[in-house]
Amino acid sequence: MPDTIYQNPRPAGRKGEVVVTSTCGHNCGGRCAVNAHVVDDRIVKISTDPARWQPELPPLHACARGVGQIERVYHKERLQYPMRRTGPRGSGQFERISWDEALGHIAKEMRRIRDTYGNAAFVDLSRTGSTSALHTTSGLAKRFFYKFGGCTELWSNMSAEAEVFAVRMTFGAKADYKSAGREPTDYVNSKLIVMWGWSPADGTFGTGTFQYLKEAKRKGVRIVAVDPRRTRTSQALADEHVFIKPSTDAAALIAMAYVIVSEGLHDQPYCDRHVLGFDEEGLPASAPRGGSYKAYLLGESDGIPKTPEWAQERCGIPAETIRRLAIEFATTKPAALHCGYAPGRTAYGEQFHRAAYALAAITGNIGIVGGNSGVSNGATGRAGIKGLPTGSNPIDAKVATPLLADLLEKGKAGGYPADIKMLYSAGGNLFNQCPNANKMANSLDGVELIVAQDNFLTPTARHADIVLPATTFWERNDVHTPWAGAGHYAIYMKQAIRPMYECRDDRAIFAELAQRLGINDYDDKSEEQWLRDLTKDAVDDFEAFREAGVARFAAPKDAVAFADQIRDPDSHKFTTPSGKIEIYSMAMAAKPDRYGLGAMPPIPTWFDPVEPDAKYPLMLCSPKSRARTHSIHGNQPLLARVDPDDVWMNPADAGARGITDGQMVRIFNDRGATRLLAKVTPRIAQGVVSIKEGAWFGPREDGTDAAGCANVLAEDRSARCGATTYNTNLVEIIAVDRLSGCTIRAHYPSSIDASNSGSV
Ligand SMILES: Nc1nc2c(c(=O)[nH]1)N[C@H]1C(S)=C(S)[C@@H](COP(=O)(O)OP(=O)(O)OC[C@H]3O[C@@H](n4cnc5c(=O)[nH]c(N)nc54)[C@H](O)[C@@H]3O)O[C@H]1N2
Ligand SMILES: Nc1nc2c(c(=O)[nH]1)N[C@H]1C(S)=C(S)[C@@H](COP(=O)(O)OP(=O)(O)OC[C@H]3O[C@@H](n4cnc5c(=O)[nH]c(N)nc54)[C@H](O)[C@@H]3O)O[C@H]1N2
Ligand SMILES: [Mo]
Repeated sequence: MPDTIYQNPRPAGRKGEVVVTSTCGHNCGGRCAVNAHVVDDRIVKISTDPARWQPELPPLHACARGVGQIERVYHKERLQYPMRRTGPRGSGQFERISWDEALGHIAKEMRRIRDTYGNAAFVDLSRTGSTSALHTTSGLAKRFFYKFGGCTELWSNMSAEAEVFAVRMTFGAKADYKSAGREPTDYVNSKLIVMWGWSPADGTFGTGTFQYLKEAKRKGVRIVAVDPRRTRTSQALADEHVFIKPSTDAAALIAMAYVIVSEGLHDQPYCDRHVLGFDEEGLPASAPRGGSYKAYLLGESDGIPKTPEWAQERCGIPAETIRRLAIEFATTKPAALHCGYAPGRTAYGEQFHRAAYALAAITGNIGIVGGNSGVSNGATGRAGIKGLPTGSNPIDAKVATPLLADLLEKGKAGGYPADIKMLYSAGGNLFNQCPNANKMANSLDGVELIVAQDNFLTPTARHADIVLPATTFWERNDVHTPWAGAGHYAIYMKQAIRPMYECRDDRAIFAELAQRLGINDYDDKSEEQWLRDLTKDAVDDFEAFREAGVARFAAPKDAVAFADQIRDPDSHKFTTPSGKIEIYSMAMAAKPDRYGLGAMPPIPTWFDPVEPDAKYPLMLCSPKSRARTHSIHGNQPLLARVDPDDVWMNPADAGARGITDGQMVRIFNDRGATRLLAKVTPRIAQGVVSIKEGAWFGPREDGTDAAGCANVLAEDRSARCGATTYNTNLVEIIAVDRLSGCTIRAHYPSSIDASNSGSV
C-alpha cells in the first residue's frame, strides 16, 4: 500500500469552471479519465487526462465515447420521470406517473406474483449499464432479488463465458480469467505476438493496451493478426494478417499443434513438468488409452490426423500458412498468443480457448516473461477494491444467458425452472443484446409485469410496463477499477451535477422498493460510508483518492500470470485436480455435461460449428463499434459518425449479388431481417459478413428491423459451456432498391430461396 500514488488527471478549467474527474461507468473495455467541466450545475465540456504517453505511468486517455458522454447526459430523450405503459408492448406509448404510484404498483405486483407463482417466476435482466463498485446495476439487482427470496438467474457471462470456463478447467478452479493474462508492460518482452480475434483498437480492451502494442511494434516485436476482418489494430500493427472464417478457430489451433508435435518442436521438458494430458505420460488411470492431446492430434484416437490440410477445409486458412505460422510460433521464444473473446462466442467456443491455451502450453510460453497463457486480460484482477456484496440466490433456478428468448417462449414446457411472470431490467438492454430479438419480443404474452430502469427508452424499456428513470454516473459518487483486470489503478467517480429531472440513483430505487416489500436491510450505509468500506483494503488515504481522482497501485509482483507456478511448481500448484496445466481436464472428464447443455470432451476437440445451409451461405460476425458501448450511445447521431453502421462484405460476395459499395441491403435468415448500407471491402474474408453489435432493434410493421440490430439474426443457442454464440450464424444478403423499397430479385444467386426475403 505505501506504493499507492494519488494522481490528478485534470487540466485546468477556464475561469468559472469546476473540473471533476469520473469515468464512463459502462462495460466499455476501457477505464479512462473522463473529466467534466461544470458551470452552474451543467457540464459544458469533457476533457481527459492531459499527460503524455509514458509506459511506466500510462495516461488514462478517453476515447470518443468518453467525449460523447456530454451528448448522452443532455440528450433530449433522457427519461425524466416514471412512466406507465398505455399502448401495446413495444408501441412506445406511455404516460407519466409519480414515483409513489410506480413503486407502489411494482411492490404490489411483486408480492402477488411471488405468492401465486413462487420466486422462480422472476427473471433478473439487469446487466452492465453501470459496472462501478457501488452503483453496479447487476449487483444492486442481485442484492435486491436475493433478499426478496430469489429469482431465476441468467448465470453465464455474455462476454466471455467460454474463456471463464476454459480458464477454470485448464488453469484451475481458483484461476480468474480477469487475472490470467499479463500486464501490457510485458508486451515489449515478446519476440512474436499473435492477436487472435483480438482488436483493441476497435473494441477497447484496457485503456492503453493499443499504446503498449504500438510500443512493442516500435521495439521490433513481430505481430500477426488472425481475424475474419483486417481490423484497425491489424492495419496499424500487424506484419501479417491471416483471414479466418468465424467459429472455426479451434481447427487452425489444433492443426498448429499437430505441426509442432509432428516436427518435434514442442517443449517436452516443460510439458513433462507442468502439463497434464499433452501425451499419455501422467494421464490418470481413469483416462482412456489414447486419450491424450497428442494422440488426438496425430489421429491415433480417431483415425484423423489434424493436418494443416484438414484444417484448411474447415477454417479457410491455406495449409501452408498454418504450417509456417506453427513453426514460427514454436521456434520464436517467447511468443505470446493474445485471444479476444469473440472466437469464444461461438457454438463450441470453449474448444477455441482450450486449444489456444494448449498451444501456449506445449510451446512452453505460459508463465514466462514475454510469453502468455492466451488470455488477453491483465494479471492484477480488481486490485483489492470490493464490489457491492450481493449475497446468494436462495433458490436454485438457473438458465444460461443465451437461452433467454427460449426461456421466455417455452418456460416450464421447455424444461426451464418456471413460466416467467416478471422481468426486471436495471441497466441492461437484453431485448437488444441477447440473441433472437424477434423471438424475445414475441414471447412476452405470459409475462405479467416488466420493469425497466434506465436512462433511455431503449428497445428493452419500450417493452416494459413500468419505466423508471435512473441517474447517470455524473449524478452520483462511485469508484471504478479497470475493465477485466486491465491495469492496477482505480478512479474516483466524483459527482459532477445534481440528479437531473426526477431521476433517482439505482441504489435508492432498489432500497425504497425493498422497504415497500418489507426488506429493511437493503441499504444500511451512506454513499460515502459504502465507498470507504469497498475501497479500504486498497486505498490507504480515502480523502487523497477522492481529491485526486486516480489511485495507482503497485504493479503485481510478476507481470505474467502463473509465473509462480512455472518458476516453482513444487510450492505453487495450479488449482486443477492434478496441480498442473490441464490440457486434459480431469474435471471435464469426470463430468462432461456440466450444465446440461451437452457433453464436452476433456481435451480440446474440433466440432463442426454450423450446419452447411445453401439457403444462408454467409457467416455473420458481430464485433464492437467504436461509437457504442454495446447498445449504449446507440441514439447519439454525433457520436455515430465515429464508426458508422454498415455491413461489411467481401467484393466477391457482393459482386455475386450485384451489390455495390454504399448500397442499401437486406440481411436476413429465418429468425429475422435487418437493413444496412453495404461496405464492400477486401478487409473481410470471403463468405463472411460483419455487422457491429448494439444498434437499437427497431422493428417496422412487417417485422423487419430498420436499424442494423445484429441480434435479429442471431440464434438463441448456448455453447455447451454456457457461452453466447453471436459469431456462429448464417445469413443471406440481397440488394434493395432504395427508390421503390422493393427487393431486387434479378440478382438472386440461383441457390437462394426468395420466400423469406419480403420487401424492405
Ligand atoms: N450480436 C451481439 N450481441 C452482443 C455481443 C456481441 O458481440 N454480438 N456482445 C455481448 C456483450 S460482450 C455484452 S457485455 C452484452 C452487454 O449487454 P448489456 O449489459 O445489456 O448492454 P448495454 O447495451 O451496455 O446496456 C446497458 C443499459 O444500461 C443503461 N445504463 C447505463 N448507465 C446506467 C445507469 O447508471 N443506471 C441504469 N439503470 N441504467 C444505465 C444503458 O442506457 C443501457 O440501456 O451484449 C452482448 N451482446
Ligand atoms: N468500442 C467498444 N469496445 C468494447 C466494448 C464496446 O461495446 N465497444 N465492449 C467491451 C466488452 S464488454 C467486451 S466483452 C469486449 C469484447 O471483446 P472481443 O470479444 O475481443 O471483441 P469483438 O469486437 O467482439 O471481437 C474481436 C475481434 O474478433 C473478430 N472475430 C469475430 N468472430 C471471430 C471468430 O470466430 N474468430 C476469430 N478469429 N475472430 C473473430 C472480430 O472481427 C473482431 O475484430 O470488448 C470491450 N470493448
Ligand atoms: Mo462484454
